[in-house]
Amino acid sequence: MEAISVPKSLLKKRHVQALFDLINTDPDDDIAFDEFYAWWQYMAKTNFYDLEQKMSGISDLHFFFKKYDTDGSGKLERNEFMRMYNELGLHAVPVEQYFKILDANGDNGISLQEIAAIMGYTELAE
Ligand SMILES: [Ca+2]
Ligand SMILES: [Ca+2]
Repeated sequence: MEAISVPKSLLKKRHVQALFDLINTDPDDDIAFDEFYAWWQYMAKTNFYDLEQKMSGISDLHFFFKKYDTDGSGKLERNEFMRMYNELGLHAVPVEQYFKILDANGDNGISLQEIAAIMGYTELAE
């Protein structure tokens, strides 16, 4: 039986931070059991090598998310998303339409998990 080892690239500090924030759905808290459990369920459907493939994308997403979440709320509110939309030139889709697609739970803020789920980096909890 082949030993399971975590690929070294997943151990880079910025990658671990990105994963931590992806698992931690409440940015003001530590990772709670339910958050870890939900992520672990997701990992059961994928594996560490798929995660490694996605890691630089997750890390880049995390970087941009932190950059534009200027009030540190853990969500991109409309004004923050508008800035990202303009600076990254995402104009192929009208901003409001984009916002509504990304804001899966309709709480008027786009979470890291909501963007990550659209990009296939995680799944949203039921
Ligand atoms: Ca914010
Ligand atoms: Ca939301």
